[in-house]
Amino acid sequence: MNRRDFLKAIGLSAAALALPGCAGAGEQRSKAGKGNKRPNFVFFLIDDLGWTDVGCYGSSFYETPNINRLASEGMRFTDAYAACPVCSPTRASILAGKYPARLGITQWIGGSNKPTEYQHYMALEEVTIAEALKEAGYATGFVGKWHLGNKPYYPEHQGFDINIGGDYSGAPPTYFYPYKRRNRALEMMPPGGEEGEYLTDRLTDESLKFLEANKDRPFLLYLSHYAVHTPIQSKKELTEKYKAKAEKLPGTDGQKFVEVYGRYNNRLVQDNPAYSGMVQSVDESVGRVMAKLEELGAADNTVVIFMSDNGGLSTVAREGPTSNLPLRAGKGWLYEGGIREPMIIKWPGVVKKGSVCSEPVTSTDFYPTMLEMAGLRLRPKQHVDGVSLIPLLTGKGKLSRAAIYWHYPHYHGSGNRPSGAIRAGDYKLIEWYEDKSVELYNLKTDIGEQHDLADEMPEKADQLRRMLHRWRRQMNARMPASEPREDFEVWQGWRRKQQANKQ
Ligand SMILES: [Ca+2]
Repeated sequence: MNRRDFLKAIGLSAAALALPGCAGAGEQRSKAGKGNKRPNFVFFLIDDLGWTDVGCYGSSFYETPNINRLASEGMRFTDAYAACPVCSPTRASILAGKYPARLGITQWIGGSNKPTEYQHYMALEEVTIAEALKEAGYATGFVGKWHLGNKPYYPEHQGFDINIGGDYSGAPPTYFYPYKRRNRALEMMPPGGEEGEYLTDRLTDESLKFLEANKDRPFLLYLSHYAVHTPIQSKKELTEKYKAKAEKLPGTDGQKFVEVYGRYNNRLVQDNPAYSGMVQSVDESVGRVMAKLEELGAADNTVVIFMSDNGGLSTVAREGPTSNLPLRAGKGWLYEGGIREPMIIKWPGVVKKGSVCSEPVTSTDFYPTMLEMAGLRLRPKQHVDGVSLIPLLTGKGKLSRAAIYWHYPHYHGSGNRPSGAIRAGDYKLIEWYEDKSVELYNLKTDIGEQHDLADEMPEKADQLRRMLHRWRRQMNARMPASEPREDFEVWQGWRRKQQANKQ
């Protein structure tokens, strides 16, 4: 079965997934927009969750009834992006409203400084969205993964009243209590817990406590799950459930992967039992938080945001746990599989239920959007790279932004090489920093980025390349300092080794 036939067989196509405009947006502002009471915010940030890892984004294997329901009560964005294909930079972009290139955080913290130096923390000078809301009287709770620097830069120093589980690391030692392995433990976990306890459930329990404790004042709950990042571990009963489900999947003629570059692939189908269980636990978390908001009578005055920090993990030296098809590649790459995200915003009384928006948006946009939702003054110097999404959410207009940009001057274990990208309208250009070559795609007709138009449309490619270069100068973006070729050789050597091992 070739790729096109396969996509057809599972019913996924660009046309089916990308709907024009913001269909159905624009309920009249009612209770949430009027009155004196500021809206609460619940921000779900999922780690490494891919664009098609959710039912309402096309997954037919993972089960996400609660996230699907959230989408049916809010607006689902088809073309939402993370500002970077790895963790820390996107996390910083959300909290600071700035591009990772401007912040100098271009790599996951703890990763290699070669060939490009980067900042290993989010500076305290940044006035985060949490600080802005806290100043306005919000209770601010951080629960889960931080990954934005060492102790002096923890959430409690960046505007959050409490920090549960957020530390330097980008992954838990294990998802099971007591969250310790070898010499490493998850810092900042409060006492308590019992044998068999699962991290996603525990973080949800802690979140519910925060909601209970702060129900009488405006609050921001930033629930930043470690899931579904490695280690790929789920509760035994869920792994068993999906193992049985995977066995019932139709065969794929022995083909397991769709090739990207040689051995770097997307799995042909989503079928990893433990990963599926992790997704289900995240979905249950969303369901439990929504139920608690209802129980507390806060649901009608709470904005719920759902987002992921980079694409699904699909291309690694060994099998990746998920598939981002029909998108190309995954975490670590600037192809759509690495940066396009499931994103949902529920804003009761304002956003029309079940609406869908295909305008390109990115993770720097939350900051000004949330300030405006809260009726607070904008801070344009802080969220300088964000655009308020209010016109889309209210259905009253479009954004006037010319383009969205990426800068990832690093190698990644997925096989990615230092690169940058720009999306303007339907077109996207990727530039490879080693040899300055470019690839151009029309995402409207080619969501899988299979047909490079750079030679067919040289003027378009030149125009986007010039915009990308101008933007990099504006950002004062760091470019590879060491001779890139050197790292490329390292990478090539590693790749050759992998191939030799395979034979
Ligand atoms: Ca991540």
